[in-house]
Amino acid sequence: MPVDYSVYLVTDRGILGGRDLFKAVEESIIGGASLIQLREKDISSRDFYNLAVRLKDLVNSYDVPLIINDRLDIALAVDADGLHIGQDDIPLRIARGIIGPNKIIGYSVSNLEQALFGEKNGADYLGAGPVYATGSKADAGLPIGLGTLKTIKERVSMPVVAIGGVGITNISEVKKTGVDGISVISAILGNQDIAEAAKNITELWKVK
Ligand code: TZP
Ligand code: MG
Repeated sequence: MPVDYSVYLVTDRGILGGRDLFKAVEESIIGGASLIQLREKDISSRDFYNLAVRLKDLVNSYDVPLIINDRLDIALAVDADGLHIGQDDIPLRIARGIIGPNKIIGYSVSNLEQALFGEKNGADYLGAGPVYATGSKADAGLPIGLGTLKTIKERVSMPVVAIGGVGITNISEVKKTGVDGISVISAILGNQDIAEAAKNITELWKVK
């Protein structure tokens, strides 16, 4: 089945401030999130594994795929639907060789050169950004803006999701670049009512 990249939630327990991660993810899916990435930094391997194994069951019970950030070993261990890696992670080709052809690999890019590299070296989709300034990733780098985002989408033949500072105020301009979806942390998890936030984001994405 083709993957629905439209509303791609990336987790961050930090922004939940003690609220339950599983409940937050479930509410996001109920609100309309179409894809989930488990992305947790500063966590032991054991804790990451334990989160991943539980989240996989939860997310897949809604027929939503689970992508694991950074950790190829954990993606394999829990038989996740895919892996998301960036410029400083295990090389894309190596990851593809290990994980095989049937899992999703996402690749973070900030410019056209990286995007073309990702396309050539086995990525299934690109996460392009940060499109705008973001408070959710300290080392995100300078915003690439809508122009670079549009160029990337135009020059590759694969799904591209926009990440970094995307939320209700800018979804429509992001969508105009032609990207396949938006990848968000704070626009969903930063709200008290997570289901409602996810629903609003999903509805805005669906507006033509
Ligand atoms: N990669 C680039 S920006 C970013 C990541 C993980 C953070 C996105 O978070 P937010 O809150 O949606 O800006
Ligand atoms: Mg990474």
